[in-house]
Amino acid sequence: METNAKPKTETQPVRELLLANQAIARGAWEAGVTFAAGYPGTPSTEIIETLAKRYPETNPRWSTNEKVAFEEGMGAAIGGLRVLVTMKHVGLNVAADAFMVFPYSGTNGGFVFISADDPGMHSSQNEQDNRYYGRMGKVPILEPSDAQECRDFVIAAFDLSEQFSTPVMLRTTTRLAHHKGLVDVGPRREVSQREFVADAKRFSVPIYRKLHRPKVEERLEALRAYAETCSFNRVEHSDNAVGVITSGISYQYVKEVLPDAGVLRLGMTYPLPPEMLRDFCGRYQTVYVVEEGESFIEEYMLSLGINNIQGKALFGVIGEYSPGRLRQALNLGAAVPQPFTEDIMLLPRPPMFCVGCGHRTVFSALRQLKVTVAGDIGCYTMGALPPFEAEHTTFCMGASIGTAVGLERAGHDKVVAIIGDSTFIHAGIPPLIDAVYNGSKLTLVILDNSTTGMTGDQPHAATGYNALGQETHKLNLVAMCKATGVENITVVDTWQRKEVARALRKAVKYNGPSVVIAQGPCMQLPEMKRRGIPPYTVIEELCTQCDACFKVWCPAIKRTAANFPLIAGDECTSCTVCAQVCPTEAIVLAETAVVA
Ligand SMILES: Cc1ncc(C[n+]2csc(CCOP(=O)(O)OP(=O)(O)O)c2C)c(N)n1
Repeated sequence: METNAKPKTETQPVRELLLANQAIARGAWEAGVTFAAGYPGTPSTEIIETLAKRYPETNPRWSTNEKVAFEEGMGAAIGGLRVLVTMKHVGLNVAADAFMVFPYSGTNGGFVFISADDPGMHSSQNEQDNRYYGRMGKVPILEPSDAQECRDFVIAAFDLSEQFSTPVMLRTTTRLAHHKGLVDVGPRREVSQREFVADAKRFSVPIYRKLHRPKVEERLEALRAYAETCSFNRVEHSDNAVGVITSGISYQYVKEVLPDAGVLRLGMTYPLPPEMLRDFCGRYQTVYVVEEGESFIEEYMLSLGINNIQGKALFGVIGEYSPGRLRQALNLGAAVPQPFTEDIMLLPRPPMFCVGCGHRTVFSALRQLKVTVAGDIGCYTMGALPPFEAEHTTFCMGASIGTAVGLERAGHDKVVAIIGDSTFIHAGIPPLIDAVYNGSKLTLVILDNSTTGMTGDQPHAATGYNALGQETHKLNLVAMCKATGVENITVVDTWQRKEVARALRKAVKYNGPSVVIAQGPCMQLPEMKRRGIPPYTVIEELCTQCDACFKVWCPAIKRTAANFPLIAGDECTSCTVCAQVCPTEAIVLAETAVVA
């Protein structure tokens, strides 16, 4: 695909082995992006991380949430820059308010946003096919099928965006985003900033948006015509009686399972090209529609009156596709053998807090308090699982506080909401304001581990660092909570189990809204790993085998054949919690473990 921007320097083509998310970042850099914003979320996170590590001239940032990222991107694009905005699928729910209105004014500089969907819910609270969002917002959707196309489509998406003045959605899925491939890369283009022309009728005053409503439809029609001939959509005809219409990563599965079939690979899945679809279907006796997610392409084809197709009834809407699944659905014999057999399978590993995780003490205490706990999205969701079972609801980011308020109204006497620091900043502040404003007496626990742990430790506004690792203003969580009107705020060291339990007990008894901030950095942070504190060890002569330390549920504590606890020195993070629970002081720092 050609771009209208000029290469800055002529260099030999270079090939790199890249994760598809890195290829997207590379494409954005090559396309001349000068502003990028996102909020972490699997499977999109590596895009901003790569921009920050390798391409800082794209000015990447972690925004406080996806709506803010989208709005910052809108401003930068209206101001004439090329902009990339990234998020996981549910992030678009958060950004939807801005997203749904932007197509009316249209963009000035190229605006491309990534919707990284997660079929199979590898790391998400739901399955959601965001192509429906693209259709609802009436913006073009591109779906690359490999790492090379991730880079190529991003570059081409900027031209498309500028050509039609429209935001462009680039939809990826987990399997695509996290595969690696060889990618031909090129130099960065020099793209001059477009002029911003103040135009209240276009960018402001909602009443004038009516004037733009027909333009959205006109643009859509023009895009539909474009879809018929654009190079995103590719026909690979064959003499076979079977033809397949597919998109995204499913294209790879189709090529593997039905190598002789004719294929229409739709790289642009909205708007769809009616004539191309009709023409393709006219050439094959049997046509399969293989699309991961919902029945998006198939539904459109049925609406065109193309009925001789087989799709979702055969392949299903739930979960990820795979070559094996296609084989099975098509009765093509056994699935391709797996690279491992039963007897060398890994041991089952139930989800558990990491060794030394500071969330552990909080859930131990909550379990004992026997209160109703409305949870949130983050590593702490594991507090709902055995052995703690001390989190009773989890829905979406920020929902803990609103749900707690509702549970309180439904008669639960004292309700605790529990939320991580990143999630609190993302979506917890308005509901806390609301809780206080409307007279709730909930206790809010903020698990302040100085990072966005669940998605791999990205900084946020209360860490004092930005995406580039530069020092910046550090949001004061205590002051933030105070400003909402909460008067009872306690800050505790999360590894001091008795202090944590005491603070929670008191907060729950308090006759009014209260906040407990359990502080202690995530043990996965490089600075925590570099602390150089020796591990803890067990002096068997002092151990009475009371098993108290096992009830910390730390994965570093194993059992010896003689039934003594054994702390794996290479795993222990010296969090001290097991030593705190040992009644005979048999657990000590390794260097002091000398027995008289
Ligand atoms: C709207 C939305 N955006 C992003 C995510 C991905 N995500 C899941 S949990 C989480 C934040 C985790 O950080 P924090 O709340 O600080 O808790 P921690 O994991 O550090 O304990 C994120 C970004 C999501 N689930 N939903």
